[in-house]
Amino acid sequence: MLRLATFFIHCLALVLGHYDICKSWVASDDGPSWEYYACQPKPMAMKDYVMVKVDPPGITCGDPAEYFCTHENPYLCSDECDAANPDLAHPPSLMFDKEEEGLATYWQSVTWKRYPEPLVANITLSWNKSVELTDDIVVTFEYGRPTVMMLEKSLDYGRTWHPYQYYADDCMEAFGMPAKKIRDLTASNANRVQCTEEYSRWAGSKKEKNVRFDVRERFAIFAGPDLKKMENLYTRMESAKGLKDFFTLTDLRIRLLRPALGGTYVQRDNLRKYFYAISNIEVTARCKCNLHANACSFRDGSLQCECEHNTTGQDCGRCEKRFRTKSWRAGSYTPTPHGSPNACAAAGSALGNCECYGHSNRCSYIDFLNVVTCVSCKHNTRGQHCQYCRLGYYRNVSAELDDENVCIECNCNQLGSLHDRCNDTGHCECRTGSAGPKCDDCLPGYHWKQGCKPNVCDEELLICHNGGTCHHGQKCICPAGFKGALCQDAKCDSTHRNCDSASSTVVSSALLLVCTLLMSTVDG
Ligand SMILES: *[C@@H]1O[C@H](CO)[C@@H](O)[C@H](O)[C@H]1NC(C)=O
Ligand SMILES: *[C@@H]1O[C@H](CO)[C@@H](O)[C@H](O)[C@H]1NC(C)=O
Ligand SMILES: *[C@@H]1O[C@H](CO)[C@@H](O)[C@H](O)[C@H]1NC(C)=O
Ligand SMILES: *[C@@H]1O[C@H](CO)[C@@H](O)[C@H](O)[C@H]1NC(C)=O
Ligand SMILES: *[C@@H]1O[C@H](CO)[C@@H](O)[C@H](O)[C@H]1NC(C)=O
Ligand SMILES: [Ca+2]
Repeated sequence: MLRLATFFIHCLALVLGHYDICKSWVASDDGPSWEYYACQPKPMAMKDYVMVKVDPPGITCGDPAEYFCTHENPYLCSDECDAANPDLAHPPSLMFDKEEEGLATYWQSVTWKRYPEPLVANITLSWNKSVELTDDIVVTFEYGRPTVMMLEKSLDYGRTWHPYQYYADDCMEAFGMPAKKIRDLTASNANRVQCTEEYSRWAGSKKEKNVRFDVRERFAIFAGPDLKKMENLYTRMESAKGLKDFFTLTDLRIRLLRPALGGTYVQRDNLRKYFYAISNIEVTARCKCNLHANACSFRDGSLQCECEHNTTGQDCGRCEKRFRTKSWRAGSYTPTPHGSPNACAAAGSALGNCECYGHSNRCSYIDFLNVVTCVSCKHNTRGQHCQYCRLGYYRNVSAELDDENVCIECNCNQLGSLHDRCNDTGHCECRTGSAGPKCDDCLPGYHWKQGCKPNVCDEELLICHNGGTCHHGQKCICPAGFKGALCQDAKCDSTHRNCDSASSTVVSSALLLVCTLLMSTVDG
């Protein structure tokens, strides 16, 4: 009996793989307590949660109703597609339904009536959740596989797309790429995007229906032919980030570029046998939960990780509010077999109540002060708990203390301010004459010239005389014959003999005297 139970547990472990529990209640010398492990959800049939979009509009057959035939029976064009008749309709939903044994239900495109214009269609699958492939993607075609198609994926909910795999009966002709076989891939290039001819050649439409994106063969490069050594794969994924991301996606797009031809060329007199028909799209994957959850549920129309380790978010990508003593980290597959949970820690749980608001991962004990303090506060913070902003920064009052952007640079104008520190509202301390929060404005009576300088002239008190004009407060531009800061002085040279009759109102009598003396010397 015990043996059977052990056997059963062993089987269960094999089926579920490692990392299927997040925590366990364990006994220790200090009494029982929780032990935490890296964990991930089980793989699921992703077609049950998919949103599908087929482009261009009107590519699905049946509106209007049309007849088609098959490559096996090319002259018996009596099959009908009619969107208005449920028995004869082929909507996109039939790519994801559960089929009764032997009865294929499928989405079907219009026929290639517009030849030689290409017959192209995009089938976009969206999950609104990052998922990690755990098995091959298998697309099942009825009436023959496309001769040219490609697979694309998005990691950012459909904003950007990347090629995933190219498929053609002749890769060089279709994509200008050499044909490659999946089994030629090695550990160093397992995430290479390639073109394969393995799934596009004509072999009879009943015999070869599937087009694959090989996941298992890629896994096998690391985990061995039977995928018995999954820990090798996981360890590898830990060190090679590109490898893990290669199997991660939020959306998939099947781009159908040329249908099955059933021969080497297109028969123009019978275009009703050329079309696409897909009966099933199998995508097996697990929710990406950053190794912080072993369950994923469908809520409010989207998949969500059931986060543990005091993490939160759709992918458990953040620490919960009260648990931000340390920066968030993904769980790790190493060390095997349980990995590291890298759980988020509550305030007060780490090292003698030393909270660092997520700005530091280290605390140190200062002996002579008998305090524990955060070490190397990041994000421009400082203080025992990284609770203050460094000099030259001020606190963003609308941000939480554990926000990475809680400290904002003062950004004081170097020429206008006394130093590059500011007060709690970001106001800098200004030099005489400068103003504004950053001291980059001038007070009235001052003008900017590498800092704020007092005005030489203006329109009110320091008026330019004798018809001079004030230039940006910096200087009077004097008419010919006058000089001085305010054009108050007549020029006393041979061409300007009006020195003594100067109309200036502000004329220093001493200057006048000197001038007169000079004049008389010249005259005499
Ligand atoms: C299919 O998607 C690609 C981009 O992934 C786009 O360039 C192309 O125009 C789309 N084709 C159709 C028919 O919508
Ligand atoms: C996608 O998921 C997010 C997070 O669960 C949700 O807020 C959003 O409404 C979802 N979008 C769609 C189109 O379902
Ligand atoms: C998460 O927080 C709870 C209290 O809400 C605590 O009991 C539990 O031990 C924490 N888990 C981890 C992994 O730190
Ligand atoms: C302050 O923080 C809030 C909330 O995080 C943010 O929206 C705002 O942009 C920040 N202000 C500045 C000046 O960075
Ligand atoms: C910061 O300085 C400005 C300008 O001097 C002042 O108006 C403001 O009240 C100061 N704020 C604080 C919190 O001291
Ligand atoms: Ca089906």
